[in-house]
Amino acid sequence: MPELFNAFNAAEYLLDRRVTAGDGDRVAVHHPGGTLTYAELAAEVRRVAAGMAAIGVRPEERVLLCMVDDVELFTGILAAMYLGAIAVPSSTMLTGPELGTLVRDSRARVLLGSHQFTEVVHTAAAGAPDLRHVVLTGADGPDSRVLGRGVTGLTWRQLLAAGADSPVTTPYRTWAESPALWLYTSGTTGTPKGAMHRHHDIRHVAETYGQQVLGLRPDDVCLSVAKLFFAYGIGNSMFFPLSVGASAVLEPSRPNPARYAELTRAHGVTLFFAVPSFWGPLLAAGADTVPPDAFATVRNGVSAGETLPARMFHGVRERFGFEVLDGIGSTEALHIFISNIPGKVVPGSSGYPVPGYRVQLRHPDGTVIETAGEPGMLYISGDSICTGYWCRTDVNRAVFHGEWMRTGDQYVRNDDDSYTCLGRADDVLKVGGIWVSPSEVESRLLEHPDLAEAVVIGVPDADGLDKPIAYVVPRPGAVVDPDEVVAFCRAGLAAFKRPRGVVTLAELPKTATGKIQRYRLRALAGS
Ligand code: 3SK
Repeated sequence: MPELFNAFNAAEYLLDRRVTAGDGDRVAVHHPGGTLTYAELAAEVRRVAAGMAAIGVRPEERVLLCMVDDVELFTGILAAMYLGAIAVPSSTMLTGPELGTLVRDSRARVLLGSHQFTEVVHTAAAGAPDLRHVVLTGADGPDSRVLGRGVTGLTWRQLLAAGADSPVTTPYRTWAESPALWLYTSGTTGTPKGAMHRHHDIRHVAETYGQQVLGLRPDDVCLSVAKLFFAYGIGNSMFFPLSVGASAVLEPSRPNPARYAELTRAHGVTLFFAVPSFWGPLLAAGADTVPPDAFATVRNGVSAGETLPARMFHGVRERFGFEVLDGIGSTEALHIFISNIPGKVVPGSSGYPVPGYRVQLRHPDGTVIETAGEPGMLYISGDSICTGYWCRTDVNRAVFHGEWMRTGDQYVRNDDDSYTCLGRADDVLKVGGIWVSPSEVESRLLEHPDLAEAVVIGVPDADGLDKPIAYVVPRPGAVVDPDEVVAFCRAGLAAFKRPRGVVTLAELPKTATGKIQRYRLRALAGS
């Protein structure tokens, strides 16, 4: 039978298969209210699925979730997939109108929200023609006076009660090819695009990066600073641990070093997933906030989102005793496709292609670069790449080329076959005819003891020639002397790479996912 008709349901793979494999009594999830074993989690997912089915959710319909990391979001995502519907977890940092755009674009039938986001959810629900039900956690539920006509409001408890008389006992017979999960990405420029993932993609990331790079095993305990609504977070906290019978720690609050150190110690976390903008404050925190042994159980850290500066890799290893594996992934690829390997880290690089993925660097004319040291556009191929963006033909044609996907990142292959990020394709600068990587200059700036964050962009001079300008955020209490910072760069980098100006800011403009919005800095610079 052709692959198209291979029955496969990712929620069944992550849950029922584990229970059948004898993991029913193992802890699947630590959450603020306690723990859930695999058997309890599977039962809870079926309860939520029954509620969704009772209110009319059909296979392939979208269920949008704007929720904090807790049991409701975890079970809501799995329940939608169990039913053959499509889970669409959305950022919890959106405004009401921004969330409304996703509700309309996805044509979601059901919107599930945490009570903390009641106002945002109310605003988003208004004027969404395909929406039929809004469900909120907490005691009050949605205010029916503000929901549109034909939209019913329910509490989470009412959702569960709705399905009580018609239990769901088996997963919908989805195929590996069936849609399972949409993740919206806005990139650094604006309009959100829904990257569509199949049930198969979830198994692929779990069995490649999760099991072959991280070596996930049943005794692992995973804690992720990136929340479940990110591709990075859902892999870290759901796909990887559940695929092997390990456990995940869910934490609803915004990440801060003290809380995450406490959680790590309390649950004996073995894999700690974060982003550079967390590793920096973690290293800056004093021993009173983050005790030296707080991360004693961690066997590896993982970093993604942006290049991990080498000084952070060394800082974490020296202070906490574990290696952070930096890698690059994308929402479109669902998870990390180039990564450092335990015991074989090249600090400052993204590492090596993950098994199950192929990597090419290409010249602007599309020809493939074979030589190490020559920068080029990164293309990737692998079986977790999304089937495309929902209803975005023009972008799809620009980004997806047969099996290959243009990532938009400029990379170089090093002599040892590791790959180093040079920045976004359109961020790499040519200064005096020579390529300058903003991330290389940024890494140097971040070695400066007074700087907490730094970004370098090209700002045209009077002749229209790009010059690197650094935008920096000082560490608390520090005063930045621009000339001294330039001299510091000169001392550690080829002179042509030094910033020609240093601008101090209280904070850098960032997207909801924490990526720096260089275009806003360019606007600020008037370029
Ligand atoms: O930003 C990344 O590197 C990343 C990693 C894993 C999954 C998703 C993303 C965007």
